Amino acid sequence: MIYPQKNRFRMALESSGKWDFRKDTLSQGLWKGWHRGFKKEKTLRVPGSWNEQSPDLMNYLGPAWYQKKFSFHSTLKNHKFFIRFDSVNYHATVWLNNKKLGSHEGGHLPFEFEVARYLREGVNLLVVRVEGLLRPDRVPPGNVPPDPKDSFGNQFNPPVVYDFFPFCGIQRPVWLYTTPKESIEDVTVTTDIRGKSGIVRVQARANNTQLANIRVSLEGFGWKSALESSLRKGKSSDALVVPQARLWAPRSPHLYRLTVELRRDGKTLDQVRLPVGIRTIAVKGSRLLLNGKQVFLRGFGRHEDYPGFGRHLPPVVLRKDYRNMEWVGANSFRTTHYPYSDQDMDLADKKGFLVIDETPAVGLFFSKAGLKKRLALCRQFTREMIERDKNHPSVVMWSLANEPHSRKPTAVPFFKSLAALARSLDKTRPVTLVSFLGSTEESFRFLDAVCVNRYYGWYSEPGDLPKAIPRLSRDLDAIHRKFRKPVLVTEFGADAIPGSHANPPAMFSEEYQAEMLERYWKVIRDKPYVAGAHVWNLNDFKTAQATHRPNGMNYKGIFTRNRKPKRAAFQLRKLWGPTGER
Ligand code: BDP
Repeated sequence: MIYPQKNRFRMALESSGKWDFRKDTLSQGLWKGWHRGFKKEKTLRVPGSWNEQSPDLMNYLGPAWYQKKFSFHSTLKNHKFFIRFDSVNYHATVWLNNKKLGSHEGGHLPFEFEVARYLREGVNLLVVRVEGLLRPDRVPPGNVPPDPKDSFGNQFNPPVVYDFFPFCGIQRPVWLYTTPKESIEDVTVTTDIRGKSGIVRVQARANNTQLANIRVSLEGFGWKSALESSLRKGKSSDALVVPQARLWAPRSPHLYRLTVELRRDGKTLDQVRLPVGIRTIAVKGSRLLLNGKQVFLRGFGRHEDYPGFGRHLPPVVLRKDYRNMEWVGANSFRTTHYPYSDQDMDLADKKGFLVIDETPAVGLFFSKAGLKKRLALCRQFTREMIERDKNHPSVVMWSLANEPHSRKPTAVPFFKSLAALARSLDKTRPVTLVSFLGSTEESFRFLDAVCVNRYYGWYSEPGDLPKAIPRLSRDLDAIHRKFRKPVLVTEFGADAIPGSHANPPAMFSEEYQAEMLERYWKVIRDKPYVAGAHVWNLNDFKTAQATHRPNGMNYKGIFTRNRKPKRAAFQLRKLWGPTGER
């Protein structure tokens, strides 16, 4: 699926702004025919979750209905029309002019429908039914029956089994876009390095191409014509060779612009462009190699979370987050705990961030009930994520899950299935998952890197860094001894309530958070097999309500929810930033 583009052959309209909204508390909309249009209760903004837009919606998880009228006049003949949703959480059903287009399960990943036959000249009505009810057979799961052996179950209201608010709604842009009837449907780019040359392999898929050719060209240096080549339907082009290639890397994220054209009889029928970063990523022994050189991932776990918008980062805030990450001196993040917006991934490419791209599989459990469905959903999401993000040079690893409760033997075949799927879709990137278990996470045997979250000095050894820090050190060594693979500490951190201070440093103070991060960092950088570390979290973020979450907030951000720096931000900048380690 190619992101909507505007050019001579393609048109794209985004439908941000006001949408009609109505709660459907009794779930009567379907039989009352709201898909034909309904009387609105209020007007909400799209994109953005509904929860923080009105007090009565905060804890409401659906069902609810959105509708939008739009006028359409087109002189375009021989075009296909699509309506695309970048993300609707969690389950969406869509109608256009009273015709059902289809449904999609799962937030954070795009879906689209071809709509030419249903579009009308003049006024059109787009209706979406959304619900985000928490159920054990969903991914992520909710309303999970407590498991006394696993200290697992619902501690939150709403009853999630993960530590962030279950925001609902149309959370990312909605598009009406066109392609020509005969069009490029998909492009896959992989890159390699031979000596000083870059190799760019392009595979393209187009429909109705029996008599057509696809040609590709790479701009940005003076060899364009020499690089043009044809490829037949679905087959690889001859690899493009870029002499003296400028490689993509964190401090020099050079992007070449690739143009792909569908041609027939000397005429161009369709064109798409995408940025290409020439780089390689590989695991060798216990090291992670970017462009053949050892690399260390230094950064954050994050959340798409902002006051009022819920699970949506408005463009200004997204850019601010990148500036803050750069200011601190980070070069990496993980898309905790779901794939981030296309705009976020584009910025990571441009600004040179190394991304661990993670599916929405957080809080997975492996009891029999609902397991088949959860596996099917995880496979769907793994596929959708890789298909969406495969061309981003910033993505250097796929993460299949965060903190699965994988002590049950059924976890191993579950992750074997997902790892095989990921590897069949992308042979170029390492595949991992993120665990709280460490040495007992059996799936690390067949995964490429070992990612662990560690909270010594917080959930264990509370307030006692002299005990916590040696334990961290011993634990990391034991994990590495067992798996002999690169180890990444994908989460570590402490809550700090903004403005709370203590001498000597104590839990929840800004001083304790800053000291803990610094002490962890010293241990981590001392271990040659540790290939990366991500502080939890870049910003404070909203959670469901729980005894251990004052104000329904997780305060482990080094910036507040409004993006103000805490003491730890300055501390990390000293360790990572312009004057510190690079
Ligand atoms: C980790 C989870 C993360 C939580 C964090 C915490 O992966 O989602 O927010 O703990 O408790 O276990 O702060």
